[in-house]
Amino acid sequence: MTPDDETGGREALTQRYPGLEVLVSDPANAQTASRANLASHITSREEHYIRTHHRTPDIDEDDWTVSLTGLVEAEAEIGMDELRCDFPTESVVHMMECSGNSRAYFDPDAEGDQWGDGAVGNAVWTGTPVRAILDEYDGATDDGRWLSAMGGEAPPDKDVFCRSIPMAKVVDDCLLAYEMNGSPMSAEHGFPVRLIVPGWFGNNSVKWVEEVRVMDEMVNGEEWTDRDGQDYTQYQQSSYRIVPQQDDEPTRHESVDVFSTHDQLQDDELSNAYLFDQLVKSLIIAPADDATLPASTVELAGVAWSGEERVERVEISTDGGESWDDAEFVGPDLGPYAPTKFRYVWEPDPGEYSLCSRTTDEAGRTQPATISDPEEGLRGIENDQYPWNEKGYGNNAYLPHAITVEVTA
Ligand SMILES: Nc1nc2c(c(=O)[nH]1)N[C@H]1C(S)=C(S)[C@@H](COP(=O)(O)O)O[C@H]1N2
Ligand SMILES: [Mo]
Repeated sequence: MTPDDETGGREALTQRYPGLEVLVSDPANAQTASRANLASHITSREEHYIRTHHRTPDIDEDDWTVSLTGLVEAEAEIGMDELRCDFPTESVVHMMECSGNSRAYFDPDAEGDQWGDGAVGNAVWTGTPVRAILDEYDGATDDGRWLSAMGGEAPPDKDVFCRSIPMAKVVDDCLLAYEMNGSPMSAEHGFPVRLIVPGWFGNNSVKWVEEVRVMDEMVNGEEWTDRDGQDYTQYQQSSYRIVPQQDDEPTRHESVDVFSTHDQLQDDELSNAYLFDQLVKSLIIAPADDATLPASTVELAGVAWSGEERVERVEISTDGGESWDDAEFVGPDLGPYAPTKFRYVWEPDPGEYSLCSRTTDEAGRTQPATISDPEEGLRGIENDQYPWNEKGYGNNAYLPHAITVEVTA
C-alpha cells in the first residue's frame, strides 16, 4: 500500500473537493455530487469533476517546460514564465464533459468506472492561445496537420496520455491554460499547464502538458506505439472510440477529415467515431429527482450544452417524452462554449410525472430518446437511439436522464 491508498486518499480528496463524490481515489476520479451544483453559472474547482488515468503528479512549476517539437522552424522548450508573459492571454468559459459521463445508464453495463451524470463542469480557463506559440516558432498550421499534446504524468510502464487535435481547431481557439476560475489550477485539474479544447469532450484537454508536437498525422503506428518503450496511441486510437459489440477493436486511422463527433457517428466510411466535440445534451436541475411538490406553479430549471454548434432549442416533456413544449433561455450569455440555462413554468395537477429535457443545436442535431441494445450493433444515432458501445461513451439520450416527481393535492 502507498500513502495514497484507497482509504487515506479518499478522505484527503474529499477534504479538498467537498463538492465531489469520489468514485476512485487513486488515481483520482470524482464527479460533482449533485446536479444542483450545475445551477451556479461557473462550477467552482471544488465541485468540478476530476478524471485521471494515472496518479496525479507533483510538479514544481519553476522546473516545468513544454517542449514544442515536430513541424516547426526550431524546436523549443517553453518555461512557465515565457508561457505567461511572452504571449497574449485569453480566457474561455467551457462546459467540459467527460465522454464517460452517464456511462452508468448503459444496460448491459459498459466497461469502466460507473459515472452517473456528474462528470461535467463549467469553468473559466485562462492561458496562452496555442496559435500564438505556433506563430512565434513558425509551426506548420495549415489544415490537415495535427497537434499532439502529451501528458507528463505516466509512469514508465504505463501508456502516455496523448491526444492529437486537428490543426484547424488548435489555431481557432485552443489554449495552454494555467488558470481555472482566476486562480492557478489545482494539481488534479492539471497544474501547472493543460490544454483546453473548448466545446470538445474532456479527454481532448490534456493535463500536465509536457510536449506538443506538430504532425502530419494523428499518433499512430509503431513509432508511437513504442516511443522509447511507451505507447502514445492508446488514448487516441483505442480508448475514446465508439466500439459496438461486434467489433474486437476500433479501426486505427492516420488521419480523418470529419471532426464533428456527431458527423463521424453518422459517417459510413468511419466505423468507430472518435470522441472529439461534445454531443448536445441537457439536464433538469430543479426540482430534484424524486421530489414531492405541492400542486401549484412549479418552475423547472436546467442546463444544456453542445459541441461546436450552439444550443438553439430546449424542449421539456412532463409525460416521459410523449409531448414537448419549448423552454425559455435565461442568461447571461458567457460565450459559445458556455452552458445554456433554461426554465419552464409548469402548472401540474396531482399525480406522478416523468420529466425530461431535449436539446437541439444550430445544426439541427438533437438528443435521441434511448440507448440501443448491444445486439443492434449500431455505429451511430438511428431511430432515436444512441449506440450502445463497449466503453459507454457519449450517452446523450434524454430518457435515461429523466427525473420523477410526485405532485400532491
Ligand atoms: N495527462 C492527462 N490528461 C488528461 C487526462 C489524464 O488522465 N491524463 N484525463 C482526460 C479526461 S478523460 C478528462 S474528462 C479531462 C478531465 O479534466 P478534469 O480532471 O480537470 O475535470 O482531462 C483529460 N486530460
Ligand atoms: Mo474523460
